[in-house]
Amino acid sequence: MITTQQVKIFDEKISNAKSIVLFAHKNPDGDALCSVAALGHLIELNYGKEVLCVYDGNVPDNLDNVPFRRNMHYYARVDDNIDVDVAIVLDYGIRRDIGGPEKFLDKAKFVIEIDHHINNDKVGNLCIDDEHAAATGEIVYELMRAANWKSDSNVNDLLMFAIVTDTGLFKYARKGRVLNIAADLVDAGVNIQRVINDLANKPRKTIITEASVVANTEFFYHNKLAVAVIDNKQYRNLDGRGETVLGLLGQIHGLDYIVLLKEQKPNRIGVSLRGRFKPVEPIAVALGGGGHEFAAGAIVNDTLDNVKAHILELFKGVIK
Ligand SMILES: [Mn+2]
Repeated sequence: MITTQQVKIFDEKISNAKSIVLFAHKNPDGDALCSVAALGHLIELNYGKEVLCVYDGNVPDNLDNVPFRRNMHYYARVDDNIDVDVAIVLDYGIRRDIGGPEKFLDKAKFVIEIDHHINNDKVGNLCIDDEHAAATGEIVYELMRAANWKSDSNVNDLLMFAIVTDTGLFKYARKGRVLNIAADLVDAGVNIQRVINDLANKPRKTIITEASVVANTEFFYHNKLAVAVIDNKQYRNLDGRGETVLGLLGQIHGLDYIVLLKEQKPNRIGVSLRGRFKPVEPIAVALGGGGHEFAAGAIVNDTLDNVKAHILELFKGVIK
């Protein structure tokens, strides 16, 4: 629930700001990138101000055609000396996941955060957070409504991209609210089929790589745990998080947990954890990461073998 007080502070800070920078977590997904683009455009539409949207890492190819993709700037190409009156950080999770744009956070006179991750170490002076929101895009929509802003078809499309991404095509909608918002967006003219089709638009090498990763998956603890590995060579063909791997393994009868290890660099392993109605967030926290109850992750600086052994050990205490 967004309070009148939160809207008032947001309005006051944006009205008085000369320089506004927006960003989300590194290697943005559809929710991160589209929430940034949507809020950035809403500020332009409703305050008549230019904003700067930045990112770190890679933007997946399937987000190439979302509105305002070309207005997203790689953080390192932005002048280090710019003033930042207000930084808005969306969908970031934990501070460490912000990556390069953290420098804009550090120099900002005021920080607004808008997020749906579980996080006890917040970075915002104003926090518009909701752990029960299925997507950060959902919170941006509610802010838009609470503030009585005007929207347009680009913003509506972006919010649908965000929601469709983080609900896994509505599968993870655990409250009706996000579906009500999706319904409102459809009534406002968003075409869900086109949005989903745009997102299912990956390079051939990505799908081939993800399929071969699935074929080499190992299973543990009476086939309740799947561990799939993307080595560094395969990682270069990957686009985004490896959702196809998680999606295929998640269809296996009797499987409770999925671990996807991505060797981003030697000794730098991205860990994606999924639980089929089983919590995985505590395991992510034990690895120094976090996320949501049934979908979480971490980045661990160690070898692939060590990380895998550590995770198998952690699951030993969980799987009965
Ligand atoms: Mn998100």
